Amino acid sequence: MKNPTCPRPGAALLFVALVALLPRLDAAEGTVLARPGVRPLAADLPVETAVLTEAPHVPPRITRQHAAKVIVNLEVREVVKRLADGVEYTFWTYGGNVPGSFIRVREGDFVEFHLNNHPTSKVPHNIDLHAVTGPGGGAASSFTAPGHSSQFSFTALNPGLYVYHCATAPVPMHIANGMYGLILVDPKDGMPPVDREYYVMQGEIYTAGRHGEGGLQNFDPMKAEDERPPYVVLNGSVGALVGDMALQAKVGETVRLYFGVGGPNLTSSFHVIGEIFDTVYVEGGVLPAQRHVQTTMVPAGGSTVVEFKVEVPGTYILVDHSLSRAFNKGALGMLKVTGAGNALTYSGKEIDEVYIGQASDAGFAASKREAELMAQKEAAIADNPRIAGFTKEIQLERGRKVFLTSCFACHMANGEGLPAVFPPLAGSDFLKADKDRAIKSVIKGLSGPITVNGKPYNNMMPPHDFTDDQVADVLTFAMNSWGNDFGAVSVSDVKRVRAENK
Ligand code: HEC
Ligand SMILES: [Cu+2]
Repeated sequence: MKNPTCPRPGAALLFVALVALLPRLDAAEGTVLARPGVRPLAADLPVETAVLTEAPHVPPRITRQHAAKVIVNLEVREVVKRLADGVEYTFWTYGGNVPGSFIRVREGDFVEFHLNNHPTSKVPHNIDLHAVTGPGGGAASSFTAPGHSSQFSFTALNPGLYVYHCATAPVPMHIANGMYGLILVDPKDGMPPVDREYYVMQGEIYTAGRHGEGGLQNFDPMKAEDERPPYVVLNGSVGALVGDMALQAKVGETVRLYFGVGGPNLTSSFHVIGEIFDTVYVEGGVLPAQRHVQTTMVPAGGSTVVEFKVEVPGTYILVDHSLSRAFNKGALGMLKVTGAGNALTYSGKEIDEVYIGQASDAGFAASKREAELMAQKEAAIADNPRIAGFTKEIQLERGRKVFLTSCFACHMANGEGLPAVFPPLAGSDFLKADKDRAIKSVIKGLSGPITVNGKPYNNMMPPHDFTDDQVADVLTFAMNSWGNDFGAVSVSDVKRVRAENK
């Protein structure tokens, strides 16, 4: 037993001897460990168990000045979890969450890795850690059937921030189901201290249903092959870093983000709206290689470390700057900074930031309200079947979400449009006059000269690839917002108009 915390008699003596040995060991390991075929002196190393954390948390900084034998226990579990409001998915996880548990070791550490596949799992899994030097990054040695446990060991030869992922066939499916995470191999001298460290990962989810389609969704292999994900998310689900779950910091602090892309397919154009990365450790290496960066590219199966000092309070939005992914598919998170303002650094409004922040906040509030109403509805059904009132309110909240992702950019959040360019929906006589025409406009698009409230418009609205529910919800929302009281659109209305316009 070489664990220095071991209380047995003689352990203290052993510990002293060990510590005396350590500087030499440490000095030697750069050459000894890097030479192939030479075993690390694992038997002589103090033993510790790795602290694993769930995103967005990062294990504490490693302060020891010597190598250790680090035991990692990672459990694979297949779990049904929330993907978006009203949408569930069977995630395959390392540790119960997406992304998988964050693992932190130190350069030169000897890592004894245990992969445990929970007995309730349906399929075997393994792990390929990009931090491993060896065939498959550990994949072949860690192939583990449900209810089994595998062990393999490696020395963390190279410092840096590395992705790990499942490499069991079909690999893209295992990754798309959530089997990815990050392992940080701290350089020997450690990463410079900062005030806050967070863990964020991007990945795609290929659901059989379209974005927003409710219920338990299955994986769609064709969409994965075509790289057409209905969801692109940060930390495993839509809204995982939004509202109450936003990252936090205080004015004057330096924030470090360990950001990775599990993929399986898309490269992220990682950007924080309203911030500039003071330092980027490009591609997850250990050199602070670039300064003053707006957007950094992170490949699938790659990572980056970014640091920035927050100077001004407010909400900063983390996005994949391929922005349809952020605003239509879910790749959006928030960092909330509190503290005193600094008018010299920033005063007045920067339109984009406030606009987007409000829309996301409002969307999140709508999701929460919808969930609340759903709960109330369930409760009401339990002792009273009169639910008509709730049904409409729920439809309105759903419609609000669709509006905030797909319509507000042109028709504006207040429904007033833009003079001579985008017609108003608020108080629109055109919308009020003909429900079927409105349905057709959303489905098929609308172009050519029209008159709304006596004013001419001659522009183009693109068609929307929506489900029947989404069309009904968004139009019902528009017909009952901003003072409108134009009735409602039902799913059967939408079906009928679709059939008539085949
Ligand atoms: C890219 C900009 C754009 C987006 C996005 C957009 N629209 Fe439009 N919309 C227009 C334009 C432009 C017109 C007028 C077309 C014309 O001149 O013939 C219009 C017309 C309309 C009309 C009929 C005119 C009126 O004011 O009553 C309705 C209803 C409507 N849109 C609803 C929606 C809904 C609902 C959404 C979201 C699902 C949406 N639009 C998304 C640009 C857009
Ligand atoms: Cu797997």
